[in-house]
Amino acid sequence: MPQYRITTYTGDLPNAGTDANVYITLHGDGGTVGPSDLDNSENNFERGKVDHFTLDLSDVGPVERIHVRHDNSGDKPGWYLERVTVDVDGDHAEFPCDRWLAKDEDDHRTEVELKRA
Ligand SMILES: [Ca+2]
Ligand SMILES: [Ca+2]
Repeated sequence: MPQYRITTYTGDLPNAGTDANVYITLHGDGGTVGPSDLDNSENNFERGKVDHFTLDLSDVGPVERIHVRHDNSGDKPGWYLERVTVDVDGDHAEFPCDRWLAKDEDDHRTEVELKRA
């Protein structure tokens, strides 16, 4: 089972951080895995912060698309996600986002699908 190293970059904007629960789904040529909870022992997804997660998941091949969502829980749950990176077996993939996942910003959705850059 490959080990995926997932990194999230939260924007440095007012209220950009969130305490909501965040889930990621990975899509590759070999299939789809997830949604997986992005959680570690820290207070993640705070303004201007970079967070690292390590997940052992089934192999989907090089990751071409990802789906990210949160459950809109907590105070001011809107989240400004700059980008996500996924590293697995020497493959490094970048997923630019640069938008809000928020009920009161952009398209008012708390999920987004991102294509590999
Ligand atoms: Ca927020
Ligand atoms: Ca947080």
